[in-house]
Amino acid sequence: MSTDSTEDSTEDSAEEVEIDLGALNDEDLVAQMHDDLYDGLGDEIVEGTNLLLGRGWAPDKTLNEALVAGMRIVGIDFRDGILFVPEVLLAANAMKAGMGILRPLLAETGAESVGKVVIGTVKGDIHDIGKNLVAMMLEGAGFEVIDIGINSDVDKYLEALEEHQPDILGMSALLTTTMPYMKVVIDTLKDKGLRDDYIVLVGGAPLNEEFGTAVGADGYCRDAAVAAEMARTMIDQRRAARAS
Ligand code: B1M
Repeated sequence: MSTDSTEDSTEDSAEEVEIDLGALNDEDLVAQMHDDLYDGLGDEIVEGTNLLLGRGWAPDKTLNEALVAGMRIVGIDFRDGILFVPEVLLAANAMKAGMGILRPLLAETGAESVGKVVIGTVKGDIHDIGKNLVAMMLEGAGFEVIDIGINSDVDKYLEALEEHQPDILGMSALLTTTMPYMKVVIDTLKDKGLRDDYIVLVGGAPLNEEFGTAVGADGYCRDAAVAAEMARTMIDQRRAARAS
């Protein structure tokens, strides 16, 4: 153990140094915001977002370069087991704080979202921590997310699909007794001739790839980072296929 109190106090004060975000140039400010997102610092994200907007940055540029790019780093480290659920929830909440400022501005400028997702936990199941995390990561990746909540029966999914016309339907289940309900929803979509209108992604701790295929989903997402990546890739593929 070090007995050098000068060294200790220098280390302490170095840790406590407050960064004046306003004094940073744009590039350094964006890099600092990536760090602040990573550390889940909502107040700093709000301040940084306001600073960039005040410097004339467009809301979509601010969203993509400062927030979405920062959340991508969080997603990668979550996927690689460097960050865990509590840290990712903090980062996602910081992202939400920034989004709170940008959302109304983006709506005014008509900036296009990457895509739209309706997501909910299936009937009989009230677990929502994972689903909420997925919704936040999707928002972080630039998606518009309509979260229909927990205990969602097939009618609730159908109503939301009709009302919001999303690109993607996401379903979550945490119980072995509720996961088969995903097939009920997908089969109903098939019966109504609606199945091909949506990319269907499923997730939840008891699921696996095989189950996703068996119920007729387009993809099984192991975690929230995979969900955001898969959503983006599948939308790009579908748009490219439709354009050709
Ligand atoms: Co519940 N519960 N629970 N529970 N609970 C489990 C799931 C269980 C495994 C615990 C256990 O026994 N070891 C067990 C299920 C056993 C089984 O089915 N084989 C269980 C049980 C039995 C129950 C009750 C029946 C208990 C009882 O009342 N006797 C009851 C059921 C109530 C109901 O739903 N009808 C119940 C209740 C509860 C609480 C209310 C107390 C609470 C939920 C609080 C809430 O969600 N608001 C709770 C909790 C917290 C858990 C555990 C401990 C943690 C779940 C969680 O939040 N994980 C869980 C044990 C466990 O999983 N270790 C357990 C963290 C979360 C981030 O991970 O949800 O897997 P996860 O989400 C991940 C991925 O799966 C994926 O991405 C997420 C983020 O990376 N993902 C998706 C999830 N959804 C996705 C959707 C997508 C894509 C990816 O769409 C595109």
